[in-house]
Amino acid sequence: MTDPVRYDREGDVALITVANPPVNALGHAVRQGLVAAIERFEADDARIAVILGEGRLFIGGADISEFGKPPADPWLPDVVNRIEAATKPVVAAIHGAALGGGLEVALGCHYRVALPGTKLGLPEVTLGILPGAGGTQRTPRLTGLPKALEMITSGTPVDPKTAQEIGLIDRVGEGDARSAGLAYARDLLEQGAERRPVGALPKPAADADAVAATEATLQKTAKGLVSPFHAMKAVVAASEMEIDAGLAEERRLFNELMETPQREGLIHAFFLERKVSQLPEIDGVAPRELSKVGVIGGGTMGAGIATAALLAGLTVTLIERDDEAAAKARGTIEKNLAGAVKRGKLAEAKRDAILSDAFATSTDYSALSDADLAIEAVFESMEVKKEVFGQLDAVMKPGAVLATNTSYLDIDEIAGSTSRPADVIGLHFFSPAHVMKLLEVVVADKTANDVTATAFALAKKLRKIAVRAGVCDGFIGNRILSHYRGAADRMVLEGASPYQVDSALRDFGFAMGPYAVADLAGLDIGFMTRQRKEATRDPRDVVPTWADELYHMGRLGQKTGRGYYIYEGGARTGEPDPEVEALVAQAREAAGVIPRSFTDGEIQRRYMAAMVNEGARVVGEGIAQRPLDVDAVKLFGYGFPRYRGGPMKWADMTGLAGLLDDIRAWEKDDPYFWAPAPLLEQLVSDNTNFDSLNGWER
Ligand code: 3H9
Repeated sequence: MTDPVRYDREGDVALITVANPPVNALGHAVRQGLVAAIERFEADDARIAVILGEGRLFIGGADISEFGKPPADPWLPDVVNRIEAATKPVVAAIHGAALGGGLEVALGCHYRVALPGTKLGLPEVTLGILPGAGGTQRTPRLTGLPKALEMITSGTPVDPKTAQEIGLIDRVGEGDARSAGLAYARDLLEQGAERRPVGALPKPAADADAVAATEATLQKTAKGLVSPFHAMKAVVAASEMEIDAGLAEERRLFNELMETPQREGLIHAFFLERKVSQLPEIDGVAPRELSKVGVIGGGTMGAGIATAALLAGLTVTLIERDDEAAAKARGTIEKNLAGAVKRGKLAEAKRDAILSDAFATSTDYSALSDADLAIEAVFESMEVKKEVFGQLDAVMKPGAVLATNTSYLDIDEIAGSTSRPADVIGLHFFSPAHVMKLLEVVVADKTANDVTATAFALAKKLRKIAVRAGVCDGFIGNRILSHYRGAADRMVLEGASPYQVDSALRDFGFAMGPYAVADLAGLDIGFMTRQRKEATRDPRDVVPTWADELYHMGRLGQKTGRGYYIYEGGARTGEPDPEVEALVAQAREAAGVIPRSFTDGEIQRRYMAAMVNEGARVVGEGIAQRPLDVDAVKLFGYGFPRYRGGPMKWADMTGLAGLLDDIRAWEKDDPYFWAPAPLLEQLVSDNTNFDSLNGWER
């Protein structure tokens, strides 16, 4: 292994280079190397040192994969203190990114120069921790309390210009990190500049208003999270204590956070977000060319997909059946893009260019003859889909990818109806497609690996999280959803009110409960799904007859002002409705059920157990390749609380054996619904967990 920290000389200047690809994380060897380099610098005749990073960035932070393992000396806080205590001046020359511990190393230096385009931030709260190597004490000494509170409790990075304005860095440099660092070091030598330890600066002024404002913001933005509130306390400590006591308080709060399940969940989410696109079948496989996209169908979904593609810089031709429908689709896309302009995501001039140069509609499939990829988003009927794929098969060039956005139809059957099944794949977007992060990539039996690779490349361009799924009704996400919705309906039938179910699940961390979600999606969706499944439904299954009744009453949810809830005057959150309770009571009576009460904890446990049990089946059957794929689908498409890591991670943290015991107990009353998944039984009998199947190398 090459040395992760190099020491070189350039005249009077010592260059200390961190070279630990891919992100120069501050693992054990780097920490040791930094201390050794500072000692060497003190011992030789260099007059000033520059710390810089090799490769794309300065330093991406502490090595997150070491968290949870026994700590190894020297600790990062000691390394930063050691840099600060160096007997001669030390400069940080920052490019690309200085994040977390990376910025803390820079704050340990006496001077800081950053290149334009660099991200400077303390994102620890997004990992469930806080800056633990002096960041909460040194940052406010440079920026004052309000700015430090903002940066540290939100985790949002700043650019070099802002960083200079707020006092976080001294200079915005030019060229590369080495030349910018050398230039600054030489200027400092010329000026006779001395060491300037941030820790020796006076403590920042207390600011009760800024603290109250931060707390009020966090109550809204960080509900349920522990780390931003702890981070706030640590920053406030900087204004109350001298540096050593402040650092000790930071450490105390940091250690508390290291012990929380939120930290474990958030770090799991961080790693799975990267791992989810790493699949053996596409490893080293080049994706096909991808610049011209066709979208068939300009309804909400098709227009959303077209918008996402346009925002990613792709050229889009949208096919509709007539001019009127095409004009309507264009209108929807214009509206979507206007939203992006309003949110500051898109410049007006760029929007105009997209609409005039990159987007076209047509009623003729031959307009797709030179498209690299076509995605159909037409009515969910096998007959209609086959008709569309017949047209695509006839006009598209050889090697083009033919994709369907179906949410449950058999993609093998669709592929089999074309002359090129290897080019066919499922791209299951979630509505609104230009907003939602998740893309299920449904790989059919005959899909070629480079088509799968192209789908993942598309997701990257669209800045979406792609998850590989196999073919089955509902793929990963909707299949598991229908199961835990089933658990919720069973609890309602047995005595829980839909409102209690929603509220218990909000308390668990979901943004909305299942019945509020149903109202948002429209109760017609659930009704149609039940109709579709009726022919194959097992007689032991529970049908929420009250939901069918709501549908027949025209109470379709938010769009009609009434569903499970009443939405007065277009409100987006509704009020509970006694009529719904009455309908449910009738359904209980008809089914001969004597209602009982549920605790919120019981509701959460059953709902989660159903999710995990079906998740285990989905993994066991190979529909999802790894538990982390299930976690990713639920996190990025179904509002699962990120700080819990995903359902399979939650199950591991909760304990699989206890979960299986509960499922077996419930199985006695309802053997059909609560049959344990074979994979869950296997893992419990092997005394292992879902994470063991994720194939992490860390
Ligand atoms: C911290 O610093 C705590 C301290 O305050 C106190 C300590 C006492 N560690 O994202 P990419 C891996 S907490 C280990 O695709 P990009 C990543 O998993 C840390 N591994 O690259 C991936 O691996 P693989 C605070 C890490 O160019 C590979 O590197 N810092 C770390 O798109 C490439 O990553 C943060 O929260 C890490 N710190 O983006 C910053 N970072 O190839 C976290 C990355 O096997 N990192 N990896 O899948 C980032 O935000 C981005 O990685 C970064 C580069 C912007 C740096």
